[in-house]
Amino acid sequence: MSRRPVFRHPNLPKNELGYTRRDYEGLDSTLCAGCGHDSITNAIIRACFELSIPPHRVAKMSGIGCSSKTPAYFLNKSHGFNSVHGRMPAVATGANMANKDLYYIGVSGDGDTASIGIGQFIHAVRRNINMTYIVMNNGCYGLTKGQDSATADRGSASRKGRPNPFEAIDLCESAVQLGAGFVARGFSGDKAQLVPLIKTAIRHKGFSLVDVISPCVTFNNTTTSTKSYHWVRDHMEATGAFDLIPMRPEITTEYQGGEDQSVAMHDGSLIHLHKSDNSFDVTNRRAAIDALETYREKGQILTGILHVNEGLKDTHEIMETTDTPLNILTEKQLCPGNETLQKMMATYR
Ligand SMILES: Cc1ncc(C[n+]2csc(CCOP(=O)(O)OP(=O)(O)O)c2C)c(N)n1
Ligand code: SF4
Ligand SMILES: [Mg+2]
Repeated sequence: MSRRPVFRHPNLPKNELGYTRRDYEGLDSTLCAGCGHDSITNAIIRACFELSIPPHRVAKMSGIGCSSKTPAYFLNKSHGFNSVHGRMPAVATGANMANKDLYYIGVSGDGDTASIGIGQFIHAVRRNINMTYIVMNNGCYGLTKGQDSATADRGSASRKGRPNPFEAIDLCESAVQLGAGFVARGFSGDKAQLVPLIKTAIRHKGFSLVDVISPCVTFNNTTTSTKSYHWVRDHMEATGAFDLIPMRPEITTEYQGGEDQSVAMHDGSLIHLHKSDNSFDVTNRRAAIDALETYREKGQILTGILHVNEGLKDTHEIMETTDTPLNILTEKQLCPGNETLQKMMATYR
């Protein structure tokens, strides 16, 4: 039960559908006060409200972990499936195959994705499942008391742990290498950057990854941890600000004035990236990997849009499925009839 008052101020801002932000909220959070995941929840709520997404057209998918609990705290009028630890990508793939007409928002943790679920994650990326995949990345298994995860940086130490001796998996770099069409990194403490990142990811057709560094205040927010609020604030570098300009009729990719970069999205929206010292050509996979490696070597965290490719086919286009979502095809459409079946069988004899 939500403890929030049911009274709504009559003048709350409404979006194009006439909904207020409250229509995109969920239950009260039960996470630790100050947990980065709650900030990401709020950013998802704001992104969906501002994009005027009909809540009943969203499917929230998650695995297991503090992060995977968060779909209970946003969009309580949407569909949802809280699956098994590390298995969200397979469940999201199945759901997306059955009904391609929903917005799929996957929420996962760094343990859920980079440890137990790494195989599942990899295949969702390479199949280009049309979904927004948000990793709430705190470098530890928060729910099971803070053990190091596979995204914990080498040498980083949590509240009780010794310095982690293993190399970290960079999910953004892996996703770029595997061919994801939209890859971004955010920080739960920087909502001004995070909300537009999530909005752009939702607008992207095909797999989009938003890896959000999200400190675990209970187990991994020490001065020795590279996923702590202090460390991230001191070591974060952004690729440059950007604007998402919805629905422009012409589809072109252009550089403006040799400085800024514009990337047209499949629906005619435009991502306008402002040039900064950290900018590079985000449409170039190699440039993205090179930038991530350069910043990693410097001990810094590169945030913002890291890679965009709007020219990719999603899984349904690759597999040439019908325009009508499979879940609403009728038996008549699905069964070709005895005569056609007999002819088909004859070709195997
Ligand atoms: C198959 C399986 N193995 C292990 C667990 C125990 N377990 C639950 S959550 C979790 C790790 C969660 O870490 P992460 O995905 O990073 O989420 P966080 O809590 O940090 O947000 C583990 C190991 C489980 N529930 N199921
Ligand atoms: S244990 Fe860590 S990740 Fe889990 S709710 Fe608390 S602060 Fe957040
Ligand atoms: Mg975690």
